[in-house]
Amino acid sequence: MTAPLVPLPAVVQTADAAGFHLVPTTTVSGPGDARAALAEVVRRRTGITLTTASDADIVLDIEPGGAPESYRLRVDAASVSIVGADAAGLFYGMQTLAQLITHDTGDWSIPAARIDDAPRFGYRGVMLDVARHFQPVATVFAFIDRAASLKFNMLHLHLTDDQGWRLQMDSRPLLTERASSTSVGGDAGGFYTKADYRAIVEYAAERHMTVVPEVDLPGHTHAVGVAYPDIAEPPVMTDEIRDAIAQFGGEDPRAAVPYEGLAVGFSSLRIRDERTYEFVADVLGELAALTPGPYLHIGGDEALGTAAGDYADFMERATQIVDALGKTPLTWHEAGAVDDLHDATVGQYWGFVSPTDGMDERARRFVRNGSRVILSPADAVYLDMKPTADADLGLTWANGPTSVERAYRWEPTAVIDGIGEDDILGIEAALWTETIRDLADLDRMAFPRIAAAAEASWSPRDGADRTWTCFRERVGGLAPLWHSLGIGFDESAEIPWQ
Ligand code: TNX
Repeated sequence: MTAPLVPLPAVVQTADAAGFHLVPTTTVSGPGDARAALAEVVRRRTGITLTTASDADIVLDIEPGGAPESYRLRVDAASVSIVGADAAGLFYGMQTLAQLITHDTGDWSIPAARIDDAPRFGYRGVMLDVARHFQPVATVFAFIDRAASLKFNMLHLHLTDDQGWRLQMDSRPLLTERASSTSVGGDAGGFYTKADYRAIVEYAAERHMTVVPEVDLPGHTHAVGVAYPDIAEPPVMTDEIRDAIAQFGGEDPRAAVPYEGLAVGFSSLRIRDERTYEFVADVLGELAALTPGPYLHIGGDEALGTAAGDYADFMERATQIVDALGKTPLTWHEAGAVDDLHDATVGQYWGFVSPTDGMDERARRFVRNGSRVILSPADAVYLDMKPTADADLGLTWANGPTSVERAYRWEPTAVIDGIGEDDILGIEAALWTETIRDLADLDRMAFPRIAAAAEASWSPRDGADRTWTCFRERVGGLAPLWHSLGIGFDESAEIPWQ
């Protein structure tokens, strides 16, 4: 049987030779944090508590020199060894080991194997929208655990949107005092204190994930207007925006009143008011100071309520502000239409696997500027799309429903003409939360499609097992591990679950 490894490692050799038996006396050696992390996953999966010893059965080690985040894993009857090129590589080797543990023969064992592995892309992201439905810190931690186990290394937090502002700002306290109390549908709101945010950054870093915070500007800012009406335009109502509101239902947005609907595109900051730029500099400054990672995401999507020239002026200044703070600006691909966008800006493409509406041209712009793109094709990696036509959760606008097969069958270098391997910083799967209220909903929508995005991010494009047929087998074999980790996934009919 194919070992249930997802994402598929670069090189896997399994042998018919006897594997390693995990027993209550099995010992482990290596760096303390790695030992503790391995012990935890082994305990959850098998109930066995590994003990520490110097001459151990399972040896964890770091040997600098290989590619970043790479590792070697060796399993035979007598021993297991994982050698990472760095701490992240060792961590990923342990995730692979956890997937190899089986209970087939009546006891716990790990098949004999030699695995040499390294990621295809350096940016392997997941996005969580905590604005449409606020998600408490514990849910963010759980999402980090899930993503890190699939070798994702970036956590993009969509912290602000029309429906709420979710991070405390000392310079603008009314953002959370007045514009965080509700979520879509009138569900409970909430916000992160600075201490909460630091705790998320730290929890992520311990699992080798970097937080990429997003403050969505200059649209998706109705909540800013609830707190500070002076810098926000009243809701803009074009035909396009009316259509969006009609499609999703709900009431029209009203100035200075918290918005609980699903429509997009009706809000804008005041572009020709200097107070707007004081606001942007203040909140991005606080965010930069709280964020050790290199990126600040400033949105720029669906600014239907901002005139094109105003949008360009705003994005030019906002990307310069991010650069002056010592961070790399990241924006959605719409900003690729702006002439003088800061050259370092990374673009996030959310069009389809087969581009429409000139979205590919917007994305190419970032590459022409000498920068790169992150691919989030909405019809493949938007985890908030309904997985089946009759699903109770999810949206369908991105050619939905999105099957697991479609989430899997796409190749990053084939999406946008002129954007090849070296132009792609990485891949990001996005979980927007208009219909997703809590961790149970999140698990049902993210799994198993998040595994397909993990494989697109990590695994080399070629290889005998890099196929849908093999992927569905491998994912099916992960059910026992996922159950033991408490992941409440739905058993998609496309997968042969074990
Ligand atoms: C589009 S694609 C959005 C979000 C919505 C999402 C729902 C993009 C950058 N923005 O505002 O939440 O669709 O699927």
